[in-house]
Amino acid sequence: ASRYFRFVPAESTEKSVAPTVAKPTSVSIGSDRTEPIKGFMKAMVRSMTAAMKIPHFGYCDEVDMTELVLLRKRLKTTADERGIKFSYMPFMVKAASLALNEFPVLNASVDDECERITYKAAHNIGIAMDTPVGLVVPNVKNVQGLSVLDIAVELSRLQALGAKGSLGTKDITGGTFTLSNIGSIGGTYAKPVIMPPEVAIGAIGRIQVLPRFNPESGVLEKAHILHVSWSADHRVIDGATMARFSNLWRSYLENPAKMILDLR
Ligand code: CAO
Repeated sequence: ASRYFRFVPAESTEKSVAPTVAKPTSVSIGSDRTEPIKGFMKAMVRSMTAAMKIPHFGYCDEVDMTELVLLRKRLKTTADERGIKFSYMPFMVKAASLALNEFPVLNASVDDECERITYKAAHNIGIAMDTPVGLVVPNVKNVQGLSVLDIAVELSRLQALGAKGSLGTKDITGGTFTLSNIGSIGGTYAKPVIMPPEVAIGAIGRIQVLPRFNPESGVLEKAHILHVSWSADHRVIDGATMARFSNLWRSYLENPAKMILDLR
């Protein structure tokens, strides 16, 4: 007997049928529509075109939000009693301001030629907002002097105005640093684009429940993990500065009690 086998196709029980050619059926596809770019989209064209002249570099990390998830749950009842919507954003904004105290170069702006850098006194933290009229970035002014609850109140005011498309010029100008919480919609990582003349921006992903080893006990536990993606202007910010800032920001969120120590 031959050592080699020949593949013999199983006998078909069906009669061979000649392949039929699919005939396109006529469906109405409507017609193309061209319209002028205006309003917030036009503003986005301007700022993003300017942004792409900036040499961006990215830095990503993960943050264990487990303690903050518990803390927010506890504080939310108090906030609800005061009629204040209390999401994670106010903590993230306050943590950014506390970290900016140590890294003022990230709360700076540069001129068009990048010949001068201005260290901004105020922490006016921009928050990318998805509104019915598109992306708008209002900012919470003077975060350095606000409590977490103050930030929640101001954020709710900006969100309510954003939803009505009636944010004022003052609300959307003068930002010094930006956070974009795309995780409220979905996603894990992003590649945020700097809002000129600012020099840094952070994009926040969705908080996910994931298995992680407890660093002390080594036991596998359920953790609430968030990923952050920073972009910075590499002409004036180096990677080590961004990493140290991110470490500090992360430490406030992972250990919210530390935030209380550094509040003024
Ligand atoms: N992971 C998991 N849950 C999140 C979350 C995240 N990263 N961010 C928000 N949530 C939760 C909130 O806690 C809230 O839940 P509760 O009802 O239990 O409190 C719910 O999602 C809705 O939050 P929200 O969106 O109303 O409020 P917020 O303060 O978290 O975020 C804002 C406000 C303005 C940042 C957000 O509404 C938004 O517009 N995000 C999109 C930003 C965007 O488009 N970025 C892209 C810019 S580049 O084009």
